[in-house]
Amino acid sequence: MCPREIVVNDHQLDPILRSDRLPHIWCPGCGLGPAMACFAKAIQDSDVPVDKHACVSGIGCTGRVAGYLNLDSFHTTHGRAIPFATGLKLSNPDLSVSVFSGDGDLFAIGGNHMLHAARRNIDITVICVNNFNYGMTGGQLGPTTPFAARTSTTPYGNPEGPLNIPHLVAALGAVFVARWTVLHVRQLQKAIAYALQKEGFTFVEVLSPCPVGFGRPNDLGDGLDEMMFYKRQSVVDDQAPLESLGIDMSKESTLVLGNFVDRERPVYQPMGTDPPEQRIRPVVYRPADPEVKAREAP
Ligand SMILES: Cc1ncc(C[n+]2csc(CCOP(=O)(O)OP(=O)(O)O)c2C)c(N)n1
Ligand code: SF4
Ligand SMILES: [Mg+2]
Repeated sequence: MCPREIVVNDHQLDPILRSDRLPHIWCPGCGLGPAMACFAKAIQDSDVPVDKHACVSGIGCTGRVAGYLNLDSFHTTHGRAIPFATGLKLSNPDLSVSVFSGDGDLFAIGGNHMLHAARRNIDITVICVNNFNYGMTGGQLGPTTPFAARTSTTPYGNPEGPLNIPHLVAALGAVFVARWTVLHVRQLQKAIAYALQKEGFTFVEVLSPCPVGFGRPNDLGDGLDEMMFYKRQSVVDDQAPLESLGIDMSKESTLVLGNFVDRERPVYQPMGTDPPEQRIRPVVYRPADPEVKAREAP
């Protein structure tokens, strides 16, 4: 053996990864590895024991994360991670429940669930990996694809404007909203750790390279080139106006990062802790004919 070669038998994340599922399916240069590592580290460092964490993913390259984590983790159907996580949390409030999924899963097919979970202030953490496209299915246009960007379904440029995710999620009522990139691993890990321990609907957007689906068609190069782009073009500004957080990804554009929202709102509670039969109020059917007595539901 070369004297300078170091053999690493153990890695600090080993206990939290299902090593029998590795190697992972992700392409070289994909940002999902560092994104998952930040999440795994935040879980390891949290005050809640690992067996009290549950992670739910939808479908997509990002959705694979649930399968690689050695937690109670669930790889659910496309767009349905949030309702699944909501049920899990409401039926077992002692669990720390997080959703880890992609921009398409959470904001296209799953957009409706995002809307109502944030509005209700369900006590879950949502981590959205935004790689600006549907990576898994061949690089199609999604709701975060920047205007004029090329994808496999918009080879002449995207004619639609993208969602400004932090602005939207803040308007829906999330109590913590952050955005970091997979280059900013310390800040990302801290933001996830903070989101996990804060009560209410907490949200972290993670900008991440998808060199296959988005980077190359848009002349951003491979994964490392996109990381250099993040390094060059990022500005950290927690106080930035939310409406200014749109992303364009053109060469000279700025990516504004930070922990933008941190506030308190009442957390969603199911109605009381009484037995179900005592919680149901009788429904009164009002008859059209006032002579006929109103009757109570059985
Ligand atoms: C009901 C349904 N519609 C469509 C699909 C196909 N599909 C699988 S993953 C995906 C998009 C995933 O995009 P995103 O959430 O951004 O994840 P990424 O692969 O980019 O990480 C789609 C449309 C599906 N699996 N189920
Ligand atoms: S297609 Fe994109 S998101 Fe999916 S594994 Fe490859 S680089 Fe990552
Ligand atoms: Mg995506």
